Amino acid sequence: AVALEDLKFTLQEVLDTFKSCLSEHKEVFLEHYVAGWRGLVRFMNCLGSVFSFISKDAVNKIQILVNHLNGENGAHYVTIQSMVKYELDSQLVDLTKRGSFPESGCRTLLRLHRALRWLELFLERLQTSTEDSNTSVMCTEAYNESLAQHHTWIIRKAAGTAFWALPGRATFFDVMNVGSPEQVMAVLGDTLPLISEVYQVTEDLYAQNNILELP
Ligand code: 1PW
Repeated sequence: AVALEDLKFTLQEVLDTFKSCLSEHKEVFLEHYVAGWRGLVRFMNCLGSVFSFISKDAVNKIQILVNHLNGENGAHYVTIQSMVKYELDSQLVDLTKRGSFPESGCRTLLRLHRALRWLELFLERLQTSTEDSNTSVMCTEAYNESLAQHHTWIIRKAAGTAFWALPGRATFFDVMNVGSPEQVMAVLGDTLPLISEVYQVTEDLYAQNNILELP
C-alpha cells in the first residue's frame, strides 16, 4: 500500500533531488533533474486546478526526457552534457526552425530550464517576503522577468490569469510542508543556491553550444 506521506509534497524532497543533480565535475544528471521537476509539478498541483494547465506542459516535457532516458540511446542521456554533445554531434536538433526533431532532448530541456529561472526568482521573492506580501504579485513579477519573454501573448494571458488565483503566502508555506514559516525560510535558504547552481551550469552549457534559442 502507498502511504499517505508518499503522496504528500515536501519542499525538502525537492531540495534533496536538486542536491543530487550535480556530479563532482559539475555535470547535471538528467534522472535527478527530472525527479526534481516531478516534485515541482506535485507542488503546483497542490496550489489548485488553475495551475494544472501550467503543470500539464511540464509533465509532457518531463515525459519526453524520460522516454529519451529509457530509450535505446539512453546511455547518451545520463547527463545534460552528454545529451547535448550526442544530439548535436548526431544532428538530432532543429537549430533554426522547427522541423524533424520537435522532441529533441535539447529543445525540451531548454523549456524546463527557462521555467526553472522563473521558479528561482519566485522563491527568492518568497524568501525575502513578509506576512503581507502578495504571492500573485511575486509570481507575476518573477514571470515577467524570465519566462514571459519566451511566451506568446495567449500563454502570457493564461498564465497571468492563473497567477491571480494563487493561494496566499500562509497557504503556500503550509503546502510546502516543512513546518513553521521560520523552517520554510531555512529550507528555502538551503534550496535556492542549489537550484541556482544547476540553472547556471545548464545556462553556461547552452551558451557555449549556442543553443539558447532553439525553436
Ligand atoms: C509556483 C511554481 C512555479 C513553477 C513554474 C514552472 C512551470 C512552468 C510552465 C509554464 C507553462 C505554460 C504553458 C505552456 C507553454 C509552452 O508553450 C512553453 N512551455 C514552457 C515550459 O515554457 C513552451 O513550450 P513549447 O510550446 O515550445 O513546446
